[in-house]
Amino acid sequence: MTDWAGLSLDRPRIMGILNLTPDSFSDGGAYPDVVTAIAAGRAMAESGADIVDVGGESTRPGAEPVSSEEERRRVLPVIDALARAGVLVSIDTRHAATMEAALDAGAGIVNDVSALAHDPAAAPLLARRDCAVILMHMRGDPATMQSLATYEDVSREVTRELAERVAVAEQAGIVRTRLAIDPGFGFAKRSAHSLALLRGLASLTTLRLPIVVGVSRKGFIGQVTGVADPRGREAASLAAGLFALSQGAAILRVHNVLETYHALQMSKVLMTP
Ligand code: HH2
Repeated sequence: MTDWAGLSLDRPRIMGILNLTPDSFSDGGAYPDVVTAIAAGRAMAESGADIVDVGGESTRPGAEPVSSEEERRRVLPVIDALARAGVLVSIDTRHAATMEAALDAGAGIVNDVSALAHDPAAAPLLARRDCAVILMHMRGDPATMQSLATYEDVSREVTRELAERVAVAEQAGIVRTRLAIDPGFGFAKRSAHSLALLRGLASLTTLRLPIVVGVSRKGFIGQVTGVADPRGREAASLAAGLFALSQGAAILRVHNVLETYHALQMSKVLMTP
């Protein structure tokens, strides 16, 4: 596996989640001011996060959309401080104006849950900039996506639909070596779809791009374990994440960086005689 976003992908990488939102499904309001948020991002990097994914808009089913202005107000001071401290930052946004401002503030990765479908200005912008780009699978938008969760073979359909988004990105002028893909657990997927997608994750390796996986605390994990509080889903999230790595994932997007880092240390020692 080659480098992506300046990271060698010869070992699994951790992306820590820093949601600067009042309404995210598991950590909404956790970082109420800029100072707390910057400290949390730095702590994630010190605990083993290779990337800190900063988001200013919740995309949970039915979440209120946020304007790009408000989103930028939430994320920019934090991105600027983390980038200055040498942290590799990704910006989790669907808005081209936020992408551009975040890249100017020092972000190295754009993580778009709409795979560049939401904002027509996103693809041409990213063609001009030299950043890495994560294309995540979703259908519709957070308001409509759960009504579009019908699949005959979820792994095959998600792989095909992601291949289409990769083609759109390449046609716009974003070179393939900058791209990573993500099957979008919980986005236009019911729990059974997310489980089938995780079991069949290896199907995505046919696209020969780094695979990002975000299963941390998601609803399907609550469904399996019967744990309603997302913060109580850590152990099962870790099990799902390690399974994803065994099926070809390169990067885990997680809330709990330190325990993920410890699990990867343990796996590495066991797998390297
Ligand atoms: N999941 C969420 C948001 N962004 N990006 C990628 N690449 N993959 C994901 O699975 C993914 C994502 C949703 O989780 P979270 O950020 O924890 O919650 P919310 O959308 O409520 O802020």
